Amino acid sequence: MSSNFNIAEAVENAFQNHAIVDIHTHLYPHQMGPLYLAGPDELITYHYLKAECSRQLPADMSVDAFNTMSKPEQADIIWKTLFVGNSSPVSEAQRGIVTVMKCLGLSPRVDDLSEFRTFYNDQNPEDYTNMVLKESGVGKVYMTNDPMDDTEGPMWNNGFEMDPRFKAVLRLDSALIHWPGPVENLQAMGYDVEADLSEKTYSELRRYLHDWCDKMDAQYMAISLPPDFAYPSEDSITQLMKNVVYPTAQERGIPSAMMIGVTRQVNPVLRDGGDSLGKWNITCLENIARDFPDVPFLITLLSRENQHELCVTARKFPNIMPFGCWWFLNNPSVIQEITSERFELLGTSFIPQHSDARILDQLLYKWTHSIQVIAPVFAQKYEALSQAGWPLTEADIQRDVATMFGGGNVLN
Ligand code: RAT
Ligand code: ZN
Repeated sequence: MSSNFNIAEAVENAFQNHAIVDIHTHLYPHQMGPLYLAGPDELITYHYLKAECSRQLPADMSVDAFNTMSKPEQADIIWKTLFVGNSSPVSEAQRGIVTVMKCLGLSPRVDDLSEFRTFYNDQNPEDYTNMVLKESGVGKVYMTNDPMDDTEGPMWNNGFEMDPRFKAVLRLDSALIHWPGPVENLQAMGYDVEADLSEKTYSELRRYLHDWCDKMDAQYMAISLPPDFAYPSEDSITQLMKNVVYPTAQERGIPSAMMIGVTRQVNPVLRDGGDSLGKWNITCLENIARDFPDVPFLITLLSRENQHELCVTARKFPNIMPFGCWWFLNNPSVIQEITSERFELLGTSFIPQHSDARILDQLLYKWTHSIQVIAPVFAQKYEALSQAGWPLTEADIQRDVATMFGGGNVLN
């Protein structure tokens, strides 16, 4: 039996009719001043493009010399190297710029950024935000909020007018990683922690998490971890996750998000483009999920090699919600594969994608590109289900898309 409607069209309609909840970004509303990033100079100096440009820099320019330049100068070099030079901008990040410019009505095959800059300088941040969210089909974005950031911390303390479409997420990296590195900063913020991982330190850190979740109305807590993060282990970060983060998540009834597999600064000269990845030992996740069955874990792993076993582990533990095709996985060939295997092993119980956008206008390509790949996978799975004899309706498809791209019943 097959359905009496066109499944591919119904999937497309469902994507058009439902606003996306983007559960992990580095975006901020324009009310947060310098944290709001948009426009050509930010887009072109995105760290993905910086890393790609470093492979093709002119022979007389070192990465060190590039690093000393101003942002517009760097943007000009990247533009000349990747978009005007002797190669086509086919990488995912490069094609993204082409998509953004097309969406804004600009021609991408130009010698410099002057037209784009003039266009952008005429935009007002509020209208621009509304336009970008509308065009990318995004209704809500989750931020990455760090109280220890010198720019951001004071904003939360002083208060600002919050755009309700931007949701807070308490980011934990700077407070917990490389312990006892953060001790001095935490003490300066009024938390009586010490280098020694004592009961008092744990309880002060839990107070830090509660205070800041309250202040930000944080919807979840997030941390990125290296591939050698182990559980159980006597390592400081493991002890902090076990005695501070997971119990606080449990007490507050909010998810603990772990983004695992990043090896920071393998090539420091590339600065924010210098991070890489490694495969994680999934047994650690089994141990964590078993020890904290009441904590919802939002999990994304950076290595492709971990994706299948993440699906299998999520089958065993209902408190694990896999999400997104993160960073180096956010490429069409890999998204296609990961989305298919998640459907096959988990049904609809996963969150297919997040954008990780750092610059507002990136939403215009990150979501279009993802949906171009994900929608056909949805259509294929529904087609197969219908062929198998399931009397599928358009409403079924709309419901699934709305749930899976609406925070997956964990967030909203
Ligand atoms: O994808 C990225 O832009 C990375 O640099 C990281 O921000 C990563 O997503 C993270 O949140 O650590
Ligand atoms: Zn991120």
